[in-house]
Amino acid sequence: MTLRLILGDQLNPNHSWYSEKKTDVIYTLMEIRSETDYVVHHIQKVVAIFLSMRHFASELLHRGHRVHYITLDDPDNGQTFESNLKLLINKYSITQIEYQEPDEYRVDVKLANMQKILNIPMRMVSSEHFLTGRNSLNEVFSGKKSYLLETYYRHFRKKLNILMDESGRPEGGRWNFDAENRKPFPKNHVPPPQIMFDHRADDIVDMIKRQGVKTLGYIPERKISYPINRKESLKLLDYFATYLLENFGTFQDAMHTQYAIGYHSRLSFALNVKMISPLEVVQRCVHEWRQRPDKISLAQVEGFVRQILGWREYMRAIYWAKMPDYALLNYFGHHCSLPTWYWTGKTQMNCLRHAIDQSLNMAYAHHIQRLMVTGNFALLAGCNPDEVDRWYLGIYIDAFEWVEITNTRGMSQFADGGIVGTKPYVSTANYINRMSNYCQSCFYDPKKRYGERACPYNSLYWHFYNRHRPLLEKNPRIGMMYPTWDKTDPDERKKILNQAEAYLDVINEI
Ligand code: FAD
Ligand code: DLZ
Ligand code: SF4
Repeated sequence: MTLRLILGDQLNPNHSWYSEKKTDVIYTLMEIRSETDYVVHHIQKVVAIFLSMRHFASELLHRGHRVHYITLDDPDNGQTFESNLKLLINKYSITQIEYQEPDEYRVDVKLANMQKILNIPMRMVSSEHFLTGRNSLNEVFSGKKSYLLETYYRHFRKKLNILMDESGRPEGGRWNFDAENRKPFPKNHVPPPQIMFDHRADDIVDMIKRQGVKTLGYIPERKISYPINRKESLKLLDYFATYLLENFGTFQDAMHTQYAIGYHSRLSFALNVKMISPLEVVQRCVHEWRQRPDKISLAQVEGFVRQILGWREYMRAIYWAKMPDYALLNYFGHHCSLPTWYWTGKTQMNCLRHAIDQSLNMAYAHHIQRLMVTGNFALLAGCNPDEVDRWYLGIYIDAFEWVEITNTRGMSQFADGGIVGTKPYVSTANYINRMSNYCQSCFYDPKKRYGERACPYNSLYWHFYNRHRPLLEKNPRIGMMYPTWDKTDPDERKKILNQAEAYLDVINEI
């Protein structure tokens, strides 16, 4: 008898495991405290994962497979993979266990060590999801010290023949269309509505509360608006390709108080729990572009493919090449606590209030909100990357460590000293003001660096550069920052730094 363990983010119904019905194979999925409690998750994330797991189990049963599903409140639930596997080994006289490669280092190590503990053969197979292997950083950069996303992306565009012409050149003769993308919404621009699914989840919410699982955020009307199965994931993809792709790149970085999601796909949850594959997402979008080149420009589709085939795979490659040490990196030695309003949204800074409120209500914020609003502030304020990581790993519906930590500790906090990014992503109010309408209704003044109601980003920005001069001065991408600062009138500099110190002193109240 073989027991096959399916983790909560391995809900791929097209996995080759399921191509044959076998009476000597039992599949198991388990809702367990070791997974609900390793970080405080958003309530919607736990509910969406349980709903999707339950749906997946009933689909497997329906397809004629044998399934043992353990709910969180099952009296026999030992609440860890190990204790439940022990129970199932005895119950079904199991002689071997199989599992798909876990995406998280913690779980990977745990399962790799379990064979000895359980004294039973255990075999790991591919999850058949990603376009590249765990070892792909080495494949592309063998012997090199720096790992440019662009090099990685081009390598796999060529290798997988995506958006390449017949003579092996990138379609349109260019690899990168960023210059044409990334505009703010014009005045009165209204993006199309988003598809919101409607999964009422009273039973699961009650169970989670009864069992005392600590969660964060809210679940308005106890509903999940994300896809919870493959059919819905495909519907979301189809909607994105039909209505949103045509403006994806152009407004990728735009932020707005009313149109929070803009032209983003909201596919990250479906992708990360593997209900759909990156290849089909990419192929669907490339197909849509080929069908309607008059409506969808290459810049839009290239911008999107870059996120999936580039960033998503690249982050995973960095994760497997650099863990476990990566989780300890703190290049700037930052140690302050995250402001308390990261858990309430109660700040007078309009950009942060919006991004945080939205995250608490929807378990979602788009990339630029994460990078240039919440991440930018945490870095400028000198917050401890451990805390920043825990916040991002908890709050987003799509947060799994392999893609969260590389984005947070790496891209956003530069705590890896430049493995992922070539310079820290920090900005003054200038950038936020250009890309959003947040500043228009803010208590603070985006133009002021000090004095009454001066935007905190402005002084904290210079405080950041000033305090980290020894680490950043030689970075070629930072270029003119320090000469500009040095040319600023000394009195002006003092006022800016004093303003930043004053804000840091009362950070929970600004
Ligand atoms: P879209 O904008 O529609 O993009 C399409 C897809 O591209 C996404 O679904 C995602 O799969 C992929 N993608 C885009 N950008 C990235 C990226 N930088 N890294 C990896 N994949 C990317 N993404 C996660 O999936 N999980 C996380 O825990 C996560 N944490 C983040 C933390 C920080 C600080 C930052 C700056 C980014 C983080 N991201 C994370 C990346 C990105 O913000 C999300 O993938 C994206 O916002 C999800 O929304 P969407 O599906 O609408 O994306
Ligand atoms: C995130 C999560 C949560 C909240 N709960 C469960 C669970 O109860 N059972 C489970 O199998 N998986 C869960 N997950 C997803 C796992 O944390 C994820 O599969 C691992 O981190 C590997 O990526
Ligand atoms: Fe954010 Fe500053 Fe703009 Fe207010 S003024 S919204 S705090 S950037």
